[in-house]
Amino acid sequence: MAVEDLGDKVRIVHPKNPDTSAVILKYGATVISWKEKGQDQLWLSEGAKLDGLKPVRGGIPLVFPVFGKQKDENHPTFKLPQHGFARNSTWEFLGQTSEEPVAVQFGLGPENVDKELYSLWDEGKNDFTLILTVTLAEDSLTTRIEVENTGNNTFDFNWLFHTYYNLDDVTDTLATNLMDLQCFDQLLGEHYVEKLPMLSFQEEFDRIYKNVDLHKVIQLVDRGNVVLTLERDNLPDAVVWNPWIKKSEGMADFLPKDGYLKMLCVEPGHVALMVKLTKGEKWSAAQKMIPLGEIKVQTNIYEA
Ligand code: TA6
Repeated sequence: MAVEDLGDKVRIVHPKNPDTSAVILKYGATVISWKEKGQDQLWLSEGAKLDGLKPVRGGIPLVFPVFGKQKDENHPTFKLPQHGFARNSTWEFLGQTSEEPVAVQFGLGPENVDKELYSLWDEGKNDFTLILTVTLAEDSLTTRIEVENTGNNTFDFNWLFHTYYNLDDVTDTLATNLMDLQCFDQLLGEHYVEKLPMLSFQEEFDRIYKNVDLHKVIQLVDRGNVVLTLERDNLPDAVVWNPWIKKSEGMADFLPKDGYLKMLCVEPGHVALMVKLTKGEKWSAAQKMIPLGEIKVQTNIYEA
C-alpha cells in the first residue's frame, strides 16, 4: 500500500520499489525515516522522543516562525521557544496528492498549536496556514512548505528544514559549494567569508551560510563519492551543524553519544532575514534531496 495512515504517523512506499519509503510523524510533521533502496538517508537519534513530548532529535524537524531564539526583545517571536512551534505541534494528515511520485500533505493552523504556546507569538493575533508536501520519488525526497497569511495581521517569519543526514563517518565527509559565502559562525559569534573550498568536520561546527545562490547545489561527499545532493527552491540560506562530543553529551535525547560521528545537519532555510507576509499573501519553498550522483563543483576552488 503506497500510503498508510498508522495513527500517529504516515508511511509512504514508492509504487515501483518497496525498499524506497518514508515515515512522517504527525507530531511536527517530522520525516523520521527515508529509505532509498533500503538505505537510511536520515539520522534519527536512538533517544529521539516520538511521543509528542518534545521535538524529534533527527529526521527533518520543521522550524517556524523563528530560527533559534529571537534576540530582538521587541520582535513578536521573542517569547517563543528555540525554533518556534511547528516542530512541536501535531499536524493534520491531509491525504495523498500524487500516485507516482507518491506525495502526501500535512496541515497546521493556530487551532493545532498549544494555546499557551501560540499566545507567545504576537499575543496569538496572527492567523496562518502551513501545508507541508512530502514527495517520494525513486531517486529523491522533496519537502515543500506553503505558508499563507489567513488573517488581517502582517507577520514575518523564518522557515528552515532542520535535516539530519545519516553518514558512514562525518570525519570522512566534505560539504561543498559554500566557499566565498558570507557566514555567521554561531560558535565564535562572528561573521566572516568562508574560504574553505570544502568543509570538513573534525570538531563542533555551527555556521549559517547566507545567500547561497539557488542554482548551486550543496553536496556531501565521502572519500570522493557523492552521498547526497541538495537542491533548494526559495531557501537562500543554509545552516551546517554538527554538535560533536560535548554538545552531544549535553543533549539527553542524543544517542548513542558517539552518534555525532554518523550525522551532519544541512538545513536549508530563510533565516538570515525574515519573510514578511501581508494579509492573504502566500510563500512557498522546498528542498530536494538526491542520494548519490556526480560531484558538481560550483565554486572556483582554484582562485587564490
Ligand atoms: O541548526 C543549528 C542549531 O540552531 C544549533 O545551534 C543547535 O541548537 C541545533 O540547532 C539544535 O537545536 P535544538 O533546539 O533542536 O536542540
